[in-house]
Amino acid sequence: MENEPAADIDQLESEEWVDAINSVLETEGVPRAQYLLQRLSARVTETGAQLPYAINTPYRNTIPVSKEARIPGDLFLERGLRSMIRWNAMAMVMRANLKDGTLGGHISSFQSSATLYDVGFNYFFRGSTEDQLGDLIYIQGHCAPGIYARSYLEGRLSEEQLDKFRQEVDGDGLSSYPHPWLMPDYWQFPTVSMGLGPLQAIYQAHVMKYLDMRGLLRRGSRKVWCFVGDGEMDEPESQGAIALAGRERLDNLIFVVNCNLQRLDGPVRGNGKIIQELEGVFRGAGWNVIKVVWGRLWDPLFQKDKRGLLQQRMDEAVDGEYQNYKSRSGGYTREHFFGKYPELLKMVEDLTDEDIFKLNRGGHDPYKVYAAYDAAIKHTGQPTVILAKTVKGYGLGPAGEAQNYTHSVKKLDLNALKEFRDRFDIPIPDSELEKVPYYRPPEDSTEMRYLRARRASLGGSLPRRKSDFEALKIPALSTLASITKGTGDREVSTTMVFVRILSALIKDKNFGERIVPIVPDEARTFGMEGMFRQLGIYSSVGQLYEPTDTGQIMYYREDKSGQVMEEGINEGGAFAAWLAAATSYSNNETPLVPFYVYYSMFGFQRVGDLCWAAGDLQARGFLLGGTSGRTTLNGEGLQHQDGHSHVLASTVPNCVSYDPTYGYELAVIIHRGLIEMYVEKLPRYYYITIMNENYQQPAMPDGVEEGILSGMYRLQKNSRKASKKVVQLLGSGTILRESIAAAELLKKDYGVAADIWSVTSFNELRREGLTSQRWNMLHPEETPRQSYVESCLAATQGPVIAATDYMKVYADQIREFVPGTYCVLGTDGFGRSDTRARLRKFFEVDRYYIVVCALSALVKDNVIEAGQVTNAIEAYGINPDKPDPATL
Ligand SMILES: Cc1ncc(C[n+]2csc(CCOP(=O)(O)OP(=O)(O)O)c2C)c(N)n1
Ligand SMILES: [Mg+2]
Repeated sequence: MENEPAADIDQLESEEWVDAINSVLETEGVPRAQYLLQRLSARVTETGAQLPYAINTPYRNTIPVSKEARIPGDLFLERGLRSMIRWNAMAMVMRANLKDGTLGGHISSFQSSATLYDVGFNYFFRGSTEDQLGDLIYIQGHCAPGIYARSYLEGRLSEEQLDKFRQEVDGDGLSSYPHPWLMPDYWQFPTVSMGLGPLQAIYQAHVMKYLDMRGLLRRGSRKVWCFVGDGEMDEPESQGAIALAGRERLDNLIFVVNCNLQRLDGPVRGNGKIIQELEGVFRGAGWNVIKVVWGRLWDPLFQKDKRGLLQQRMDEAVDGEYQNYKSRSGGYTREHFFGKYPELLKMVEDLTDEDIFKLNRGGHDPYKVYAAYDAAIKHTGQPTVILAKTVKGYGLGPAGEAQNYTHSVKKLDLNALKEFRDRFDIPIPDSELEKVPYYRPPEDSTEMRYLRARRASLGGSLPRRKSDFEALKIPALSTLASITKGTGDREVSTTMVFVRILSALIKDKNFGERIVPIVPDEARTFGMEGMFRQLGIYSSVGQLYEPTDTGQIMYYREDKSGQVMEEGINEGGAFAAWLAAATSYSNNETPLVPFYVYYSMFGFQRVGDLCWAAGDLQARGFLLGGTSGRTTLNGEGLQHQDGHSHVLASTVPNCVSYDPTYGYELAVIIHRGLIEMYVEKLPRYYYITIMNENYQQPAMPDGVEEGILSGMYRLQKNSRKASKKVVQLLGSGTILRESIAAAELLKKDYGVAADIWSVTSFNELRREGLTSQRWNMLHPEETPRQSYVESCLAATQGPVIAATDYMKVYADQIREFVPGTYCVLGTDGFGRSDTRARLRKFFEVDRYYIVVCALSALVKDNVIEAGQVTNAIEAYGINPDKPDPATL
């Protein structure tokens, strides 16, 4: 195989080459050696050959011992403190599970990464000070117990709190994983859905630079640290954006990959080496890669390894074997690792089996970890990834160390507890062990003073999240008067109206600069290309070329201080950029107002887990689902035509969603969103669908604002008390216009009067309805509350017919709150490409179907005869035996 090392067929010749390069290194230095190697490689590639190990280095530490920065603290004290943190982290999981075996929790992951976090907390992670905001740290979700355990030692959390790990219902427990929604003053980033942490961290660093370049917040030496599991690196989200980090030279970003070689079920790369694989991937993406493979106990062996045989053996062994060396014994390692070559066996002949077992891995050695972090924070021009080799379940011994099942270990038996206690020198007597007590030394002990001093020198305890922020000054709705007065005869889409709203807001002197328009290569689709020139597209290097459309009004302008974030065909990345901007009020103490505009089909459906995380994060901002509606976006077909994003949006508890029809509705909703999120500071975000169908945008009628925001209001009142032939037509989005047309037909052809209701949000109507209903259930003897839907419809007559461009379940949600007969039309089934009119007929949401539906509802209510429906079906040329579109 190309990348396998070739066998050494002429050792003498090999030695000569190595001697030669040694001499260059000694006399002329590294740059000269690099030059010569480049010349040699260039020569080899001229023959058409691939160079082996083009981007990989041997399986050893990147930083040689001679270049290691020396850890300055008291290592003995630190080991003691770290041991206590290990103990308490284990104890809190175990105690929770002794109380109730169903609560869960993880021990082994943190035991593998304790040193990685500890060195960070002791020397590198800075809290906010007057000079600079704090570093941002993404913590591996299931390592949460270790972070709580440190907070306990630091005096931030009490024993009672530790004992409420994973008991969140009362509101005073510690959350299972990092969840800002549940612990808003503590956790900053939800990370436990594997892959979301690394993706978010990259865009966090990106937005941090964006803020700096735009002059909104000085970045200084602030860093984003992201801790991630080696198994987690298999998520496409984990690796998907690393090229952006390399390209954008995000030297404010440091990844620490905890390479314990295991994930949940077994080895990450039993037959290969995850560290080597990741080294290649990250280096290829332009990162500075620092491997921390071996601990310092190996250093003397490396010194003895004159011929490179030890190195060769290390390069040969695969992760499955490395796992065995830690899950079995020193004797096993002697036999199977060193034993492969007699020379290596000789090298370790003075070591006992125990000594061999103790040969430590880099990620467990504070000296090596410190040196790596120190190099990482000093590196400029590239992001850094630290690949640290560790042992999963470190310290658990036979109870789980490097065992395939270790991820799920939640309790240790008495023997294992004893071993763990002894290994980490925790002063708890045998008699107490069964209770697994927490351990914290006296407040005035040397250890505690040391711990506090370390954090004090770094700006205080972490993690810490800031909830509050300075409210923005939102302009009055009258700023959007040109929108709310309508377009007269001109036919425009709500997408175009949105672009005009955005432009008007950006012009506002007070807060326009806070707006962040974000697009994933769809600006032209939405008519937003005017912003390219007007606002500029953010690029950390500016524009190094002349765009082909120079000289045109809307040319493609990239700029160092550009305001638009154009993230390319990358919905996940664009969403992560939106998340970073939408939480900037907290993480950067600089509220931003991001508007992320995308194909609505590629939103909740595509990046739903991030949308969920946005709720947890208390993101504040707007998502705009463009080209929405199953029949409204008509020519694109099955994969594009969205008839369910609102249903998905309704699953996020604090996502407020609207499907407006008219420009003035959109203006009112966006304006209200700005007030709610940035003045009243409600922790919610907005999802609004916008469409690409052009029609006249009417002027805003008087007094409709409250109704628009509550979810429905009466647009036309046509009913007369005297007649029984009355229906209520509800419509949303573009289909509201079909309801209006249906009302005309009903009146003209069947003498039926119809009131028309614009329903801007079935989702919000249902939420309000459920709240009222729940209150009534729990307050049986009080005057029942009326839901908003009921209050709208109670005094009206006739059956209610709703039609939308979404699945029927969207409008069906309010059924319980509608008095009387309720019928729903919607676009269930796979979309397809055709004309709008034909699609609306196919999905049975056009004016004719609305009429048929209304008439059949009147039959049900015994107002008219069934024959009238048959007449309508025939008159409109509807085939009653047409197949159900939901099944096609
Ligand atoms: C998207 C997603 N899939 C699955 C899980 C369940 N899960 C939690 S931890 C874990 C294993 C993690 O392994 P690794 O990333 O190597 O972390 P380690 O515990 O070894 O440090 C899995 C599969 C999850 N949390 N998120
Ligand atoms: Mg792992």
